[in-house]
Amino acid sequence: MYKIAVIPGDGIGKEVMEAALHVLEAINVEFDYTFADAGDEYEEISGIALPQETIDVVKNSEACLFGAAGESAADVIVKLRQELELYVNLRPVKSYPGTKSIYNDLDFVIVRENTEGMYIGIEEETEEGATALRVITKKASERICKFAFEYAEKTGRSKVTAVHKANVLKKTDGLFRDTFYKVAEEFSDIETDDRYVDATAMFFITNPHMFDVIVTTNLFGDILSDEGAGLVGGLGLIPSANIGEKTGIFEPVHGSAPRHAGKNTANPSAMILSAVLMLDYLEEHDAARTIENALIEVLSENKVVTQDLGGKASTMEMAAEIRNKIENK
Ligand code: GGG
Repeated sequence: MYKIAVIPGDGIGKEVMEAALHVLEAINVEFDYTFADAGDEYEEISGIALPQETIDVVKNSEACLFGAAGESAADVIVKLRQELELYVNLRPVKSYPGTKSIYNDLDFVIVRENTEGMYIGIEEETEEGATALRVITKKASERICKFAFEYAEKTGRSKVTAVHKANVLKKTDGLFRDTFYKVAEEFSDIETDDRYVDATAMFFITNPHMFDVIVTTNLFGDILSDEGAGLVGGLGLIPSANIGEKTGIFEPVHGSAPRHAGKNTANPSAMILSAVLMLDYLEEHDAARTIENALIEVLSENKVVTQDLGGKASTMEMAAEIRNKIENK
């Protein structure tokens, strides 16, 4: 029985979480869920976006499923990543059948540094306007690059690309790029290269097959993963894993999408695939493949799918169809 924290959060986060939990009920793995509060809606009633109880619940769990946070994202999910030292943000960009994707054969992974960079949270107003601090440390750069290479080795991937802007951000991204090549020396079996982030944004459109594993800093990773989502059918399809030494938080890359909230029309795939990443993290690989394959079947049939996928199904109808596939195997 795994101890799992569940933070549905805001907007469509609550709807896709209900869908993912419905699907998880169909597999042969037992979970002991503790639900916890965080986000804009909780802040409105309590005055605080991320209560200490929620941090403690996540700390005391083997993993956490997270739906979405709205305007309070910096105070909730970014803070949780920093508090719990979840230094890896793994964001797979993978084409699935039956989706309106620009490319139907993509499979690369963005490894985003998750604890510093532009998201360190040090901003201040000045007489002229405002400033934000960008922090890149040797320690955080080393551990994220090491993770990227180890991940490549473990998953049979052959190339790691560092993405940065070292021609302009000479000190910070210069350090990140140099650290990457230093770490690369320990992984001579893996091909390496590096690209500027602006060129990478273009290559995502013109030649995304050149990428296998990308390792990059916090803000660049956040932006590129939304662009990656655009290549494979949208934000409704991209999951993520925030991983540290002690626990992991699994969340869709999308936000709370307030314009779509309350309608039960959000695509649950990204949240369900985040649960799949959680199962892989817990070494429950058979259960992970069972859910992923059932999702692939439902996407391929393209019948009981949400509007963004060309169908008319609600969030829960699509989740129920995925669960049916698992139960009828
Ligand atoms: N663009 C999708 C979105 O709104 N994601 C939520 C978000 O921005 N989370 C903060 C983060 O991932 O750093």
